[in-house]
Amino acid sequence: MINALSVKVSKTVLLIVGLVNVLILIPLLLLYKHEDAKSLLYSSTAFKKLGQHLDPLMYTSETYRQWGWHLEPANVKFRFTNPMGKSGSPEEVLENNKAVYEAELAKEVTEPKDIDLTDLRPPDKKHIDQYVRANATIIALVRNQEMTSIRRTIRRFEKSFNSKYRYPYTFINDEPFTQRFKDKMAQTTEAPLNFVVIPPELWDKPEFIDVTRESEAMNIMANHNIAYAKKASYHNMCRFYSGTFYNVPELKQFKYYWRIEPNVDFFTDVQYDVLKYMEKAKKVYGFTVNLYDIDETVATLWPETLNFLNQGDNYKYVNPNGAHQWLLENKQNPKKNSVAGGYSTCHFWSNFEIGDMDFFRSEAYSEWFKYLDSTGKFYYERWGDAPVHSIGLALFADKRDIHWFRDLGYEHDPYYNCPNNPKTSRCTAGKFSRWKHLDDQNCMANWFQLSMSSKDTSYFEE
Ligand SMILES: Nc1nc2c(ncn2[C@@H]2O[C@H](COP(=O)(O)OP(=O)(O)OP(=O)(O)O)[C@@H](O)[C@H]2O)c(=O)[nH]1
Ligand SMILES: *[C@@H]1O[C@H](CO)[C@@H](O)[C@H](O)[C@H]1NC(C)=O
Ligand SMILES: [Mg+2]
Repeated sequence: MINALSVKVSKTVLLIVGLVNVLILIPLLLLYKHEDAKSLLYSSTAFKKLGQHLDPLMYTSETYRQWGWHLEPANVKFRFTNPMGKSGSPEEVLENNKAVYEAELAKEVTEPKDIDLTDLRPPDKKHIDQYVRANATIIALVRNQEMTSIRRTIRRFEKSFNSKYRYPYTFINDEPFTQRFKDKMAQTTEAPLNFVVIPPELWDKPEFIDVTRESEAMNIMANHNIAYAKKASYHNMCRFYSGTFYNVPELKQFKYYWRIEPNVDFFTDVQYDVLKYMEKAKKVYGFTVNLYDIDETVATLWPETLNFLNQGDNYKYVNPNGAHQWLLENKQNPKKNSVAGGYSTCHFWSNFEIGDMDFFRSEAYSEWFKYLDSTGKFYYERWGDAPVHSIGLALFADKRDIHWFRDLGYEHDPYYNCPNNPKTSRCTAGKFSRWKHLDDQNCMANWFQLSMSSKDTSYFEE
């Protein structure tokens, strides 16, 4: 039993130990250059004891306090700094963020203003064959039985954009496309078409996956009503788009891709070459919609990512100007953040994406993907390609190179990006979802406030 005296004694002892440590450690701090002193402090047990009584942040690097990242070997950490000072209940934060979203989407936009678009205007129809395109292809991973719904997409996409530029399509499938499918596509567009069968090693479930563990995990997720939890091909699809599509031999000749899906809609009559915009403005990635994920499907994606970053010298891959705070946000939906181990689950909705495949082919992204793949959790959980792309981009790319195509009206049921843009029709400006109750899935305000410059200079004059 601890009596009052021993509590008093131990408090005094702690105080003395603490004081001595401070007296010894502070001069030491002056002897070492800042970085070394910091790691010294960090590893000492004395610090750990002191840390319980003093603000531990005083002893960590300035970057951690100010920007929420700390990068050194085997000691990579992040924290949400809440730069907007959001407070109140999640419901209040949500209301506030909805207002931010509505105000942002109410602004009239036309097209990006950060680069000169003169050379990006649609060529004369007669000279379309001489038009110098960006190094890019439209990609559609699709099944033969989705012929009608992908045609619907292509008709809309051609009208909005591609009939003006004729970028080639690359249709991708884990099975051979039927002649009927190929003929139908040829009837739908005048653009060049390429039909590709995915090499099995880029699509199939890796052999090391423990099928018992996989089926147990699938059952649990299915019982929790997680869509496609038990669909093996869906897991393959997510893994393929996360980390192997850019290595399909027929895609290696290209740098940029614009991904399309069956049954999506495009509402804007685009008057500039969006793919050339990516190239000229040196963007790495473009998106239209931000939303939260089903937290359970990515429960350990962020913790595993931290494991990776803490191995060897992998810390060096982190871009100090990444969109970290957007990944870490925890005010609007703290429950998701907590289930996902510190990741908000907010992501770029990848059914629309325009990206630079060389980013995904980079050492940083591919080493990270290799690690993720080795955990087997594309199968033991249901990691989606959208959160995987999003975390990779937010960590390894400069946030200024990630572009919100706010001017492009887009829908993949049930979500929209619908700008207040004179060239946009058939959608309601500012509407996020077909269903009002899904408005809480919108995390776009976090992108505006945590990752986008306050004046989005790509659309508004400074
Ligand atoms: N070839 C092929 N394509 C697939 C397979 N599974 C999914 N896809 C494609 O991968 C993309 C994403 O799949 P979707 O079924 O649309 O998944 P989702 O967008 O999460 O779900 P939905 O809300 O149902 O659209 C689409 O372009 C599909 O056509 C598959 O097993 N084989
Ligand atoms: C297009 O990009 C790919 C990938 O970076 C590259 O290998 C290829 O040489 C490029 N093609 C042209 C014509 O520049
Ligand atoms: Mg889809």
